[in-house]
Amino acid sequence: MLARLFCWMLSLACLALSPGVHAEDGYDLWLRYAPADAARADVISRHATAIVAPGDSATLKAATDELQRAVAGMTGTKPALSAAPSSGALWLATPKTAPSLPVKMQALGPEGYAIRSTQVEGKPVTLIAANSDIGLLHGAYHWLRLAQTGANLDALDIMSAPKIGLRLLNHWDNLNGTVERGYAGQSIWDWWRLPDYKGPRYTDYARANASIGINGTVLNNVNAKADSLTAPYIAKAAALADVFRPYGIKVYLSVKWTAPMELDGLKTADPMDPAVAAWWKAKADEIYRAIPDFGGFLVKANSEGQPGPQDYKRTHADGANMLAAAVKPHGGIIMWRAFVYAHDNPDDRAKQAYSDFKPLDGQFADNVIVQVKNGAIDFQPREPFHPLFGAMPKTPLMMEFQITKEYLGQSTHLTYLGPLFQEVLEADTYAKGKGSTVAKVIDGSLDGHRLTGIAGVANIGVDRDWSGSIFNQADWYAFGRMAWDTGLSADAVAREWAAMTFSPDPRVVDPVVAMMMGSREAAVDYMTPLGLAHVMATGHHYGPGPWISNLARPEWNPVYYHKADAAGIGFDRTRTGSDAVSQYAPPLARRWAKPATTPEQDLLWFHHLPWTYRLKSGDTLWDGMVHHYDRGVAYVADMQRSWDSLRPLIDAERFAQTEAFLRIQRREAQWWRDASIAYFQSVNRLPLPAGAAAPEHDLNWYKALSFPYAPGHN
Ligand code: BDP
Repeated sequence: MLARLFCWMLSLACLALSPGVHAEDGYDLWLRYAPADAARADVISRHATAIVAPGDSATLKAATDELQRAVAGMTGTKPALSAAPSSGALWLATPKTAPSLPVKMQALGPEGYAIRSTQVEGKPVTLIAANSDIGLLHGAYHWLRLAQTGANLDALDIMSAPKIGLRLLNHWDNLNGTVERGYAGQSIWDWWRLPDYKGPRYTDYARANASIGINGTVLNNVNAKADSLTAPYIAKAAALADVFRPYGIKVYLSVKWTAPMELDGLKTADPMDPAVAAWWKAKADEIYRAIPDFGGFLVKANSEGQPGPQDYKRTHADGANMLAAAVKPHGGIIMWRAFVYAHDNPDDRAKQAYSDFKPLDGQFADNVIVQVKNGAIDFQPREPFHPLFGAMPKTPLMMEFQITKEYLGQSTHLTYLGPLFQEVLEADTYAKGKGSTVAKVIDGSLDGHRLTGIAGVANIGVDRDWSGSIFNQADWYAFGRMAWDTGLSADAVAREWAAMTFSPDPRVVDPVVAMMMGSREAAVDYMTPLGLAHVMATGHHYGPGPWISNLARPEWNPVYYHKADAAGIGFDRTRTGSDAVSQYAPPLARRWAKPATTPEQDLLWFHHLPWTYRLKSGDTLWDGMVHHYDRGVAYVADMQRSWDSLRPLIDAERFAQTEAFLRIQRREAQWWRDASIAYFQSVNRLPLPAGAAAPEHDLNWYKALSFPYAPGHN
């Protein structure tokens, strides 16, 4: 024991002295494996005296390397690999090498695992059992999560299998290295130096994703360039696939509909043209020769100016099915996005995807899954769930969340997305009566689908901290964890993340989790209270622009969404308006048809109401709006105070980043509040409620602000 302590202190001293070792800058994410205190280190050591693995595949090597590195980091002693379980060992086993495991293996499926404290020949061991090496890797990460978060490591009896099959990141990364809506620097894919140079970041990316159960990644932007389907780019994608394969992560590509025309001079991209179908088949064959486990294609078609099958008077199903036939022989899938709205369609934008897709239910091939954004507009701070969930029982639907916070303060605002994910997953569609949650739609259980998926638009870039801020890492983490287990609470996930990212010390975890849990609601309050949406300024979507009315397409203008005038505010989506409520199941349509039965958080999403409308609080709508703005700003000030009190417990660099970002957020929350109030007051001419401060500047001052070089533009 003493000797071990000495070695450990020595290694820490060496670490501190060795050049090139950096302070905590966030690169290590939630996989820091920081030294535990002596008592905890002893507990971890006793449960990891040695590691037994059923072979030496690349995946098992990844698992045992991670366990060794982690235990060494936390305790100072690296456990040895051994051939047979000894007392205190971590014993990784599959039915192939250990036929009579005391676990119901079938329930684990291909990716799941069990972790059990048991005995082998009278010796206590921790068994990690799975049907595949990938399952063991996931199990190893789970055990490491327990070790890092201070959990009891005795008497473990855990079984875990993912509820959703495809758990993917969508990178909106361009071939020139920029990232659409990316706020963490350039793309992590160094296309120029691929395939020859595969930097260490790719492996760390795979480790991080495997640790939270992500099993696929779409490498390029949905606004795709045809070039990513040329031979050199296929080779580059194949190089990445080789790095990710041991971690159970498949690669996918976004494709441009007109690629056959752009790359090989075909005269048309009509999906019914045999030459077009033959081109895609040959292209798929070529990709699968380079990447035998290639996942498939993601398609944005007939959306925001992208070409698609409707250009040839064909449907989305015609297009999807043609591509599906090309990848089918290889086991590939097509993820067809439902994010569509057309410039020549005067109907409420929130209704258009449903109108296009609902009639196609039952027409898609069995290897097509339709990818639907969580809400009907576009990743707003809050939207009711998308009406397509529950409305296409014959079609597998996958969820698209946006991890990168295009509309939630991007990299500098602390707005933890766990509560947003949870709110959407728990939302009840009533498609088959009460309890038909969105989670049950996408996990396939509601309608009996086997093809299931969930995607998150990645917030990853080349910044040292990967995500543009330490706290944005939590959104990546939460996405993966909740994709694996849609029943996890945002609070529980935040706890794990905070413990691993900062320290398991409750003096850190409790206040950090408290900050995180209210932070998204605070952003709703200072940006878009009471169901408002899409009032962000043009292009960058960063700051407020509720006055904007000059953009080419009506539905790009904030005034289209809030419809404020002297008499009132809000978008009437009831029968007297666009009737979007009728796209929801009858119990919801009825509830949302009347202001009194509509939850106030969605009030102005569904109703146009007079400024004098009475809220449940007794406030008028206008006074209530102002109070929401103020509450949002006050929450950020509270976060600043909480964070300041943590200074002694957080390393300097990560403390300073968050401190600075909270200062920015405080200033900008005020900007949001003041600009919004100045504008709406110019419309309604009403006084502010008692005690509310006047905006710092007049409306013209806010209108004059411009940010041509804000990051993430498309
Ligand atoms: C919006 C983004 C735009 C994307 C589009 C999409 O502003 O950059 O291209 O969604 O999802 O959120 O296709």
